[in-house]
Amino acid sequence: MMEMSEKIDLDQFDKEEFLGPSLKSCPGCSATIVARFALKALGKDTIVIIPASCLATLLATNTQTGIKIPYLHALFECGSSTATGVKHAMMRKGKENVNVVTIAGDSGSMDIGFQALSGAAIRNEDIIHICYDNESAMNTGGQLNSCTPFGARTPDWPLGKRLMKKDAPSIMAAHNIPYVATASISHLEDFYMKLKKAKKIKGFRYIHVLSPCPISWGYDGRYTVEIARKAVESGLWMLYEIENGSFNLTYKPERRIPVEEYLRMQRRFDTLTDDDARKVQEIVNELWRRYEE
Ligand SMILES: Cc1ncc(C[n+]2csc(CCOP(=O)(O)OP(=O)(O)O)c2C)c(N)n1
Repeated sequence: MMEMSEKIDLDQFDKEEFLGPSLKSCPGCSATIVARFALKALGKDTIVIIPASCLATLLATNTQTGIKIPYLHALFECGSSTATGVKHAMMRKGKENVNVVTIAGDSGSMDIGFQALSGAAIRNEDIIHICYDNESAMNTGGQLNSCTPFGARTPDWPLGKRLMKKDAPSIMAAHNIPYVATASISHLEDFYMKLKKAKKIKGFRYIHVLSPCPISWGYDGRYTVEIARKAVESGLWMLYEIENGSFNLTYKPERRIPVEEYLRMQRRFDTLTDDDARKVQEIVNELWRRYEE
C-alpha cells in the first residue's frame, strides 16, 4: 500500500511531455491531468483514441492540436471499436508493441459508449481504456448520466439525482478482463503506477479515474485536486485494482474524513438535505465495513 503525501514530487514521473500548447481547457480542468499523466506513463509508442467529449475538443479543434502523438477523434459511441480497429491494423503491420489507448469521458464509457466498450472487453482486445469520470456529460453542458452521483444537481435535473451512481469498475471486472483499476487525479503516484502496470499486461485493461470538473460540480478551479483528495480521504472514492480477479486496495485513508467535507464544497450538492448527506455517509460506511470484513 502506498503512502500519499500532500505535495507531489514530479521527479518520479517520466520527463517527456506529450501535451503541448493549444489546449483549450478551462482553469482547473482535470481531464488534461489525466491525459498528461496517462501519456507520460505509456510513452511515445502510443496511439490515442478520444471519442466526443471535453477532452476531444480541447486537445484538437479545427487546425490546432495540443497533442504530440497520433490521435484519432472517434465518434461518441465508438471509442473502443475504433481502438480495436487501430490495434488490429498495428498488429497486421507487425507493430504489436504500440499501445492503443482510449481516453473517454463517463458518458463515452458507461452510457452511449458502453456497447463498444463492453464488446471490446469481452473479446479481451489488447487495448487500454481510461475513463475520466467527471460524473456528467460535460461537453454539452453537464447533463445527468449514469455516473452522476446520488444527490447531485445537473442542468437537466435541477432538484438533484435520486438514483445511485453506476458502479463502473465492478461492471468492467465482471467482464473477466486481466486488469481493472480505479484512480484519482489527487493520487498521481497511484494512477501512474497503475498505468505502468497496465502497459505491461496483455489484453483489455480498464482504469476509471475520478476527474472533478469546476464548471459542472460548481467550485473554484483552484480546488480541483483538493476536492479529488477529499473524495478519496472520505472513503467515497476507493483506490484499488483487480488483477486477474484478485482485489487489492492500493490506498487506505488513515482516518476517513466525513463525506460532508467533500459534498459541501460543491454547488451541485446545494439541494442535498442533511438526511441525504447521512444516507451517503451510511453507504460509504457500509462499503468499508464490507471491505474490512
Ligand atoms: C451520437 C452523439 N450524440 C450526442 C453528441 C453530443 N455530445 C458530444 S460530447 C457529449 C458529452 C460527452 O460526455 P462525456 O463522455 O461524459 O465526456 P465529457 O464531455 O464530460 O468530458 C455529447 C452529448 C455526439 N457528439 N454524438
